[in-house]
Amino acid sequence: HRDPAGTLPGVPVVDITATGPGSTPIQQVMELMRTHGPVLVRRLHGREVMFVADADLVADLADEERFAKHVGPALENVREFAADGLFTAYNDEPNWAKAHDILMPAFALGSMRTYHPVMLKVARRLIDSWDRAARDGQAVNVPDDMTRMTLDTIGLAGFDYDFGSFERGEPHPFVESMVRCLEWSMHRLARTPGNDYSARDAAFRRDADHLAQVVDDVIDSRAGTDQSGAEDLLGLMLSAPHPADGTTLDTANIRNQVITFLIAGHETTSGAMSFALYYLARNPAVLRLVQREADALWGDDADPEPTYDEIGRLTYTRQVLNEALRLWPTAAAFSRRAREDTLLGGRIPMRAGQAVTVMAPMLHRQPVWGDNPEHFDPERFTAEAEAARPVHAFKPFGTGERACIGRQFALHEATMLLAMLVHRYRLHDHADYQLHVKETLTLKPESFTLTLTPRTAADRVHAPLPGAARPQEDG
Ligand code: FDE
Repeated sequence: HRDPAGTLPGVPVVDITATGPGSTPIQQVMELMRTHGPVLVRRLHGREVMFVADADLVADLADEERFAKHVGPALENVREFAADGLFTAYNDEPNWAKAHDILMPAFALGSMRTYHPVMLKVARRLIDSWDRAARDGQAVNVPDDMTRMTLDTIGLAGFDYDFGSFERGEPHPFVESMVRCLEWSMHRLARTPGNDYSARDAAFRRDADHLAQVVDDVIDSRAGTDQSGAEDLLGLMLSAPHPADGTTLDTANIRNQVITFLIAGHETTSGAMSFALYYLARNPAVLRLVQREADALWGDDADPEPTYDEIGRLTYTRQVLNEALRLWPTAAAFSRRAREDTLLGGRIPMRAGQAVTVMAPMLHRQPVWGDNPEHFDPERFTAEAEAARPVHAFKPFGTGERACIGRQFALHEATMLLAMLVHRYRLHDHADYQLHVKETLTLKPESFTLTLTPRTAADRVHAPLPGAARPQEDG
């Protein structure tokens, strides 16, 4: 269905029908906003979508009394294979609240302690693979390896299922099908009326069936056994009764949740780590500071055993991740709809049910971020800098009741891995990589490769003091 924005006072309408959105629709809207400003209506074959990045308007959209999550056209397409899973469920679909209540405890901060050993085990798989590459002088493909790592992590931590991604030269077939399903969802938005897309739709169906098949295997390998003690996501889904009415999730919904977590839990997180490594390779002064933080914890122990509590102390590493998520929030857009007729920001009339899409990458480049928003600078995320900024200026995890449930999970996993990698390796941008952001609904730095050499005890102990190296803050 269409979300008619109509002509709104002071909101430019940009028709892109002549070119279409191409293969990088997010970056296209970013460009349009650079020309037309942070609120605009994009028209494609008569279909209109309003995009917003203005900080005050996004803050207003966070008002849960007047606005709610909207399952926009992109998520409607994802619904074709994730149905009423948490990410794509409608707000009033009973399975949303039910699954949310049952699964919340599994994502509370304290639960990360349970996942920590599994995350560490998978981080070690990545390190073994990077050690081999370093020894052989081979480059590593960063986004591919990050995706191996996050898929294995969510598989093992969530469902006790091992994708064994590091034993494969090519991505796991599940990943290939999933990426094609996401691409289908994205390209379906750009369709020209009158063309025949039946072959693409049939290929999509095959991929969606493959996803369902893998997930049924995951579930079958567990369903027969006693789940009462199981603390992972699948254990909860198979056994935990809803706190209010005592019922458990039905089988079809469990399948949708597993697909949802496998998708949501790994593409976004792997992209975030890939961008962070890209910026570290480009910013030696910042890299030295993250290394110092890791060195302060683990000294010249070449094979440290990071504890759960240590990860919480990696504050600068966390700042680096936040700053990477500011410039390239890997789930770049989310949509909101008006619950009632209202004035957005006191000036843009919206009718009940009408929707707008928040463009996080441009929100994260608004004037509240200073006058050099393209500059990578983790100092933007010190506690003081954060306290001085409006709370809704940073939205890489969405907003409100439907915000990301996996946030702590992703941050724990990514912070630990980044710290372990910078502690262990010198990173070399051997190919003088030029950033090329690939879009498959999520974002990643396409074909970003690094070569590695092991750091020595001398590197770790005698790392230069920060002082002069500490990057200057903007504005
Ligand atoms: C969610 C999410 C969001 C929201 C969307 C809307 O609003 O539409 C966002 C923005 C996000 N998410 C983001 C992100 C980033 C990263 C790195 C992540 N994310 C990660 C993760 C992991 C996991 C496991 C996840 N994630 C999950 C998820 C889910 C389930 C969801 C849905 C929720 C509800 O309830 O709705 C999300 N996530 Fe995320």
